[in-house]
Amino acid sequence: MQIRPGNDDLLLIIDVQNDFCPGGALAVADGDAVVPVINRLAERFDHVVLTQDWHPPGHSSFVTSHPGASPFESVAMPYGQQTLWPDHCVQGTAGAAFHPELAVDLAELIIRKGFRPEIDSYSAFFENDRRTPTGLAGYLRDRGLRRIFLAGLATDFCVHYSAVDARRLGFDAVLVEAGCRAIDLAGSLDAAWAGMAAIGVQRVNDL
Ligand code: VGL
Ligand code: ZN
Repeated sequence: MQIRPGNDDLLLIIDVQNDFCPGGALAVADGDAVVPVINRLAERFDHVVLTQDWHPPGHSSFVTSHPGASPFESVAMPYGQQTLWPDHCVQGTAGAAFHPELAVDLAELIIRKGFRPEIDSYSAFFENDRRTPTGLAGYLRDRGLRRIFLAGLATDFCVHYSAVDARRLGFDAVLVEAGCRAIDLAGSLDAAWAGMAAIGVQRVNDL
């Protein structure tokens, strides 16, 4: 498939932060490999938005907030099942900063998510209750942006949830695989691909 970004299109770059790159607290294998790909893509878009995972210390998704629990275990929260993660992307820390080579200056908006202590937020559009909005949908509608190209970290969590919610909200969504890397926890990547295909997320290797 050949897709050319138009001036109504948006590149949505998910969580390209130090903690998701090699050496970080929740490192995604080869996570930093997305940076040159994304920088090249971003040059070709008129509109670029970044998300930044941005948790307060002691966030409820952190394994250290659940005595006796193990990392990557799933627990019941009032809003549904939640995976417990190694503490990561704590507000103001080096781990929460964007990868130093990411072309941050090309972005017109940075959406921070996961800042409420009691709820996690994978998606750029909603918290993990899948109802509390971040405001991104309103921003995109006000600006007349309808087609969202997605890249970043991690394919099977924040990119996946953002792509599915984009479709739920009526946007077109195109995932650029070369600009993504996955965590792949107990089949999460296969499940993510199936879920995204079922709701009409398009998948391209590169642009
Ligand atoms: C993410 C787990 C926890 C992600 C963020 O960016 O995919 N995954 N927080
Ligand atoms: Zn997080």
